Amino acid sequence: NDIIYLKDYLPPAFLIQTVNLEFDLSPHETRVRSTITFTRNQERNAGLPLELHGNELKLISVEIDGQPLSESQYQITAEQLIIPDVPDQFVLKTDVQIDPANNTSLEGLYRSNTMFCTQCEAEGFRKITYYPDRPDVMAAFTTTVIADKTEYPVLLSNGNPVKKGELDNNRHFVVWQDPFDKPAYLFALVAGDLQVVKDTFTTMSGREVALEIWVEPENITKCDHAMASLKAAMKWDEEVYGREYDLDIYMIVAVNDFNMGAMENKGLNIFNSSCVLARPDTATDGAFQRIEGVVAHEYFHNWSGNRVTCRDWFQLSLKEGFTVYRDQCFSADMNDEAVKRIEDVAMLRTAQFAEDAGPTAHPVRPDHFIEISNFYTLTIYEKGSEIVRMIANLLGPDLFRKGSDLYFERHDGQAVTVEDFIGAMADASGIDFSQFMRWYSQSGTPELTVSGHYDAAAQQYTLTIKQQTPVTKDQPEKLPLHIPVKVGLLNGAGADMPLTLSAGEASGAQGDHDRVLHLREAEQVFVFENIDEEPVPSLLRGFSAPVKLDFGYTQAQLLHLMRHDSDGFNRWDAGQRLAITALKAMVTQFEAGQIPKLDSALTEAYKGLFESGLNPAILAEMLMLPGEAYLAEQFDIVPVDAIHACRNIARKTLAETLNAELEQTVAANQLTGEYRPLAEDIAKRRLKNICQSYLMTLEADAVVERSWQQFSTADNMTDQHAALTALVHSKQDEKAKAALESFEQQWKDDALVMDQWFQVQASRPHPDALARVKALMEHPAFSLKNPNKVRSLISVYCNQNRVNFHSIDGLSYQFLADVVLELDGMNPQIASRLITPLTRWQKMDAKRQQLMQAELQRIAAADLSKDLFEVVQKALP
Ligand code: B3K
Ligand code: ZN
Repeated sequence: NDIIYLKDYLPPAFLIQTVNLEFDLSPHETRVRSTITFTRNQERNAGLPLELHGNELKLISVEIDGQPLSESQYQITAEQLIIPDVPDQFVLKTDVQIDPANNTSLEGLYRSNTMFCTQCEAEGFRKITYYPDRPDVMAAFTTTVIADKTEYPVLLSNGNPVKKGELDNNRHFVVWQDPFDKPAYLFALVAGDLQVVKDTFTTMSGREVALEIWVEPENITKCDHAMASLKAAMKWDEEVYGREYDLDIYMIVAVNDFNMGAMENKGLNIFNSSCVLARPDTATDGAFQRIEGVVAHEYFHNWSGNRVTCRDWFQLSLKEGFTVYRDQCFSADMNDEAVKRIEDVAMLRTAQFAEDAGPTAHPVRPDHFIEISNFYTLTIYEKGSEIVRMIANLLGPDLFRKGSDLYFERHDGQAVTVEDFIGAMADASGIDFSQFMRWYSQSGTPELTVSGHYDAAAQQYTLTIKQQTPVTKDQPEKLPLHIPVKVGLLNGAGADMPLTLSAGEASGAQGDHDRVLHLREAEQVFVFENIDEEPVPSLLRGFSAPVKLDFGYTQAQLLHLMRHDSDGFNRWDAGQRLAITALKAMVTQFEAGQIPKLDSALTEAYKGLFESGLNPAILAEMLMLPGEAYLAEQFDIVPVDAIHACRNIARKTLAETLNAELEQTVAANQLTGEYRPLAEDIAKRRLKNICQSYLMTLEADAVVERSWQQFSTADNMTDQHAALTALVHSKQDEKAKAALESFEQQWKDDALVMDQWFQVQASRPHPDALARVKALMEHPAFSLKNPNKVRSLISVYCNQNRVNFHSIDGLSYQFLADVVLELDGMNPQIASRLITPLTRWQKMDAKRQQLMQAELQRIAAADLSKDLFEVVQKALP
């Protein structure tokens, strides 16, 4: 398994003018005929051979300029077609046969139910035909799709349909032309018996764009929300980034078997059905919001990814980090900005920080890989987005827009690098990004240690900030980063004090209530003047940088911030810090054999929340204790059982003490009237369901009955699902069983709803969980071949049912290893993702470490895909 290095990058030896593809579709014997015009790239040496990528292709014929080649004129390896002797300009024709029906990797051309579809990013096009499958080779594609008319009445590809007609044997064809040069990873094809929902969008220059969502017939009632989201995203990108859509048609297709969320193919997005289909009775509020975000994300790629693409796959975050930042801002504008930030940061700190501390840690721009599919990670996407957010905050909105305009204008139609993006931002603003570039090359989560000193006589407040990035497995040395630390100082009344800085660099005007400190050194001092009382510092407002921060706050200071901070994110974060301190104290008691008791200060603080006039969205967030996974992050060695037990006790204590407030909030947030997936209603449902789930910890008859009533009478999936979860996760075994059976009866024909049914059971924190997961793998609705099912049952069990997954008998480790080994032969991408929890043994106790390592060794001994090999090698001790 070869390692590919960024430092070895060379421009392509040949460039392409045009590509003509003809697909003659059949499940096992699809023929792909390509006609490609090549020209030698002047940037490279004359005389280089033509080297094309190709995997699992059966070559039928190959010719150059009309002359068939004999076998002595080319070489075929497992991954390449090499033609040593070619002119400077020529037309290559190849004819290959492929077997989509046996393609279980869901990469290249494959079958999902009765349809054909494609997934080419990153390197899937080489499973379709011989081609220079790299993003810096861009070309205009014309694609002819031929198939049986009855089975595949709908034939789609990128661009515009330019010709269609009938052929012999009940076959028909459509020719699609994409006028925009694109890399092969943006190619797409779909064929099937599909129905469509149509709409239109008029762009800012007055062009009408046809919008089409194509689905299997039974899903035609589930497209409205995705369509509304698409139109909102198109409008937002015009208003916020000045970006107009370019083709006359924009299509989305929903498929059931898909490795990721969705794919931004030019003019023809292909979506995992879970990220596009929604109806109030089948999809939760969370699903509605996810669909809004993913539809927007793929649409935004049309500029940040397609019009301007990546030179090579090391630059992946150039398009993904930027596009995640864009979709996060869009969702913030459509919903509640502070809540969106809280959700995104909670995910980053729980999962990306863990990745950055684990054996697969890598920089946002990695410098080597074996299998690029392993690098579609939280680090590339979420930390990549945080980097763009830091740039946006350093520049301010106007200069950031100037920078993004310059980037799109300069590089339209090009395949570029992170330096080109930063170059545009630097040129637009005059800011020096040289130290900042380390964010792209250095892995690991920086840790800030901050201390404050008040000098009453001098009326000065001094913040001393130290930064240090712990060594990661991939990089022994770390350098100081340029970190924007947004701060405010609260006075005793809770108001922001005007800030005048006399030492240290900052942006924002003197006298403002917020300043962004520029931390560049390992240790740096910032002095504020005219401070007439000892302040409480509000640090890292809005989570201005993806770092860990330690200030040594007292409980009183945290309570002050929780009540008064003008920064919504930091109010929430102060509550989280308080809760972590309280829960850690309980863990200590638990481990000393005492009965853990929740600090009454936390209960009082939570009580105060109900009286604070917070809007329901923020109140709901603030009432949630940190999750078990985030709590685990607070320990060097994770006390997995203690965390679970103590968090449950804390929830019970809160339910007992705040019973009246919780009851009253449930009553006050019952919605009547038609379901609407609007932020305002979502917040009320969420608040009500969170309060009800606290109350369910006490298992009082009336409360259980209320969950049962909600389960049986809900007209929307959010409420039905919340009640189902409350019942299944309670100790009410009879009711749980009845609810699961009724839910299954009601929804057995709806694959996406059945995913939720699997998830609820996989996350059930009962001791029989593993046995149940194994039994559910035999359920007719389960299939190891379908990634949504694998994620719903197996990933959810291994990642969210921590207390069972880490059961000291090691049986769940063994179970995961068995599944991963079986899956690796079918779908390596899913196998290598699924194994993640086993790679995190460093944070477990000695006994569990040993059990987890033994399973990794067992996997390593097998014959593995590149994907799984790379991850397991990194994870082995
Ligand atoms: N660009 C795709 C990811 C494809 C991953 C393939 N292994 C989805 C997205 O980020 O929009
Ligand atoms: Zn993306």
